[in-house]
Amino acid sequence: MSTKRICSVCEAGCGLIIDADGRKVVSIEANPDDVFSQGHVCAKGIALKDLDADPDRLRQPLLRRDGELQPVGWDEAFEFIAEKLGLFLDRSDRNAVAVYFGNPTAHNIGLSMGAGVFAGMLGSTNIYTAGSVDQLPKQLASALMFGSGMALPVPDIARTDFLLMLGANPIVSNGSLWMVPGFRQKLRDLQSRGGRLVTIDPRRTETARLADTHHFIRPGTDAFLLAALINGIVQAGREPDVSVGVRHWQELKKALSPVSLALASERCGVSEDALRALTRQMLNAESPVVYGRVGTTLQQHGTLTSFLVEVLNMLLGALDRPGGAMFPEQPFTSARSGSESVSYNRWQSRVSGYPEVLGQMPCAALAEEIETPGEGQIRALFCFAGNPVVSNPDSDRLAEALGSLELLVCCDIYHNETTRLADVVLPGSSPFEDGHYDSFLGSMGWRNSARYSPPIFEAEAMREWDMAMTLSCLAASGRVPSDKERRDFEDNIVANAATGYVADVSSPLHGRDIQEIVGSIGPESGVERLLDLGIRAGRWGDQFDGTDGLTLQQMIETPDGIDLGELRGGRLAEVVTHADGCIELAPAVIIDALTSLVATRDNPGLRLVGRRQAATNNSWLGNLPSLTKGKQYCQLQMHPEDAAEHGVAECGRIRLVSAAGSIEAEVTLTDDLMKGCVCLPHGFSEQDDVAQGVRRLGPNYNRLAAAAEVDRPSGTSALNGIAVTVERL
Ligand SMILES: Nc1nc2c(c(=O)[nH]1)N[C@H]1C(S)=C(S)[C@@H](COP(=O)(O)OP(=O)(O)OC[C@H]3O[C@@H](n4cnc5c(=O)[nH]c(N)nc54)[C@H](O)[C@@H]3O)O[C@H]1N2
Ligand SMILES: Nc1nc2c(c(=O)[nH]1)N[C@H]1C(S)=C(S)[C@@H](COP(=O)(O)OP(=O)(O)OC[C@H]3O[C@@H](n4cnc5c(=O)[nH]c(N)nc54)[C@H](O)[C@@H]3O)O[C@H]1N2
Ligand code: SF4
Ligand SMILES: [Mo]
Repeated sequence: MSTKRICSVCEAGCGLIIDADGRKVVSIEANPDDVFSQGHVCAKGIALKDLDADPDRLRQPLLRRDGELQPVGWDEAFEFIAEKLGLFLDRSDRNAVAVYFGNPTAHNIGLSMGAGVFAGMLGSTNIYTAGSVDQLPKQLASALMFGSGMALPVPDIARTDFLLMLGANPIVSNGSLWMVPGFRQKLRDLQSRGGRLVTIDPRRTETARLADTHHFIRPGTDAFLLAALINGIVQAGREPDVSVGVRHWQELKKALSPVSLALASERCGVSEDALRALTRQMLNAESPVVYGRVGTTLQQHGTLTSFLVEVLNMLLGALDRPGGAMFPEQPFTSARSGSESVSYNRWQSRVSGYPEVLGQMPCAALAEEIETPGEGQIRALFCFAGNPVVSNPDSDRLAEALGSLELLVCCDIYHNETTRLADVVLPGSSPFEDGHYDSFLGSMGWRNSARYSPPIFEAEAMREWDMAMTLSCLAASGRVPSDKERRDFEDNIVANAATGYVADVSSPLHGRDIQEIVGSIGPESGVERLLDLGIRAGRWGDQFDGTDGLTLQQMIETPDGIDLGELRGGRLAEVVTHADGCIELAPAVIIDALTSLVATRDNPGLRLVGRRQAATNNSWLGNLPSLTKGKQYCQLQMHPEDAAEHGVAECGRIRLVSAAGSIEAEVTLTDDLMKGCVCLPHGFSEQDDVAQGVRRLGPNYNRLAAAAEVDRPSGTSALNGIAVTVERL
């Protein structure tokens, strides 16, 4: 049996062809006919065959008894959770129960929507996501500027003639906040039509090697570089060039003016001549575009840097125009609630006073919020598809804090450094046992398309949507629901969602009959009901009125996907959700961030930055032999001159020391790294008692990250640019 489906591992969303014999996957290859990925695939997608068959993959709930996690049935696991959770709900201290959403929830629609419902039922303000060790600064910048944290433009790679890329390595990562499968080929096409790529990174990355120009940059100084480029473009007479109104441009211009070319060059380590040349190239390009990713968000000035990326796009006339930074569209649409005010700083964390950002608290606050007594102290945590002990800062302290909880429930497909501390582990399903639709990333595609994959196999365990519905019912009532109660609960969720569209004045379903809509939804159960509803209410949807618009069923019948065309410009009026329809250019947060940027002192000494590698995905997949093939993956890269200064030789072992801790690592020398920087991948750990057959043993990068080192506006951890010293062993 051969089935086509979308890979759910990373943001590229590649189309795969899965050959199976009964329940056994025999082979996986690229789907050349997929309208979106056009035949791209990487080793991780192919390795899903091993993941599916992996005996180490969790298939049964585990419950801690006599100090050890032991297999139990689902009923027993849920009963245990109900009993423990009931205690917290009785105490009516809702914030005592926290939720952590890991990265794969963004690629798992049942989990993202289901666990979202669960978090809503808890009513806790202690909601944490991997976003605050990733992209949250970019979302906050968009929220401040456009009014929505989901207004995230992507480069129109098919039409641009000049791409400036900061802190991203899509040749290895396959793109981020940008679904761009086959970046290598798209770059070739760009260059063969005379276009150029310029990269800015402390490391000459795999992407930088294919670029026309690469500049090394001192970690954390991109805001200086961007401010200098903006000032240069303003001096050339450019003004904001967009189809909607802008407010406070003069204020922003004034706040940027202290960043002279000389200051920027001194701080970021890019020569004044190079900055001038870059400014000229962008001014001369027909359709330039600027893009920044992890290196620009997971650093000290993440929000400001992300904000300035879009200011630059706007001045270049690139925002919302073909060849520039465009807002993709996806078939699924959420209903808009009446109040569209930016969700920021509505409450603060108890200990460090971090502001709420888009409904979240930052991971940097998690350990201290568990450790510190008083009302609102976190005593229980539900962790969905995450591994905070490895992915969050100050790992040792966080592990200790998590170990002290009265209740830790993890939902994962594997054992990891976090599940080993859990009281209950609920298994997720194999990716082939669940449906797939990119609801979060769908609006960041290089091209618009409609694709959905139904499950290939029956779930051995339980579909994560069903698990999350049971947990949600349980959080609502304090006890394990009967099958009927669970079904009624799910029906209610669907009816509420339909009510949302009917109440939304901007929805084509506005004012329609709710029962009629609910009765016409295609699938009979599961998260697919919400999906069908959102697709049919969307721009391409059939609007439940018998016309021939899009439905989930049509997507099921078109496994190669439906191409919805190139990105559409002129969308700002729709994208900007500030009440006056204007783009905000000088929010107080950004002006303050600029002031403190200019006041920062340059701190000499070694800086640690991260890198991603083709065969792993954050802290998982490292256990699949077909990917790792016994290679050494976790080496510290060092510049030969820095190594000589510290008396370190190739393959020598060193101790790396920061304000937060120390780790030991093996060194490899390369001048692909800027002098003054060292580079280590994340996702490894020294713990050899988890992930049976683990091949990702290595120093845990985040043991060096102090929790307090954050991008202050968003609370996002500054995991790049950590000040370190080196001791030879
Ligand atoms: N130093 C440093 N730290 C970093 C980063 C960095 O660049 N440098 N990057 C950061 C970034 S960008 C991110 S996104 C975070 C990630 O941080 P996390 O999301 O906390 O961690 P992951 O390592 O992605 O772990 C994901 C877990 O989900 C499980 N999983 C996979 N698929 C499924 C599924 O379908 N269902 C369930 N239930 N579980 C599943 C995996 O087995 C794994 O244990 O790490 C961040 N940490
Ligand atoms: N193979 C593989 N693919 C992945 C992942 C993975 O773990 N493995 N993870 C997935 C996830 S969750 C994400 S979020 C994406 C991330 O996707 P990308 O952002 O493309 O990936 P990174 O390789 O982390 O690129 C970050 C770059 O920023 C640079 N950098 C560090 N500090 C600075 C700085 O201050 N300024 C500048 N300009 N650059 C800096 C680093 O040297 C690095 O090259 O990748 C996804 N894809
Ligand atoms: S690039 Fe990402 S989506 Fe494509 S096959 Fe690899 S892991 Fe899967
Ligand atoms: Mo990420």
